[in-house]
Amino acid sequence: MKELIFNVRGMMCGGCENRVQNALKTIDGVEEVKADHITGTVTVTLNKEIDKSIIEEKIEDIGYEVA
Ligand SMILES: [Cu+2]
Repeated sequence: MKELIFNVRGMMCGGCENRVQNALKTIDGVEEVKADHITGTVTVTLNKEIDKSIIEEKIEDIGYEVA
């Protein structure tokens, strides 16, 4: 399984982590998501090959910024 790590700005608390995680889990091909507002990272595990821009767009759709 492939793992991608994104630097994401704007996550301020556990609620933000949950928002990001829940949104990204709706994407076909995303197996697992771990968002961390302290480090400002989102780690995504894929179960198939998808373009990382799909993930970046979803993060921005819900109001966060991909660095
Ligand atoms: Cu928050």
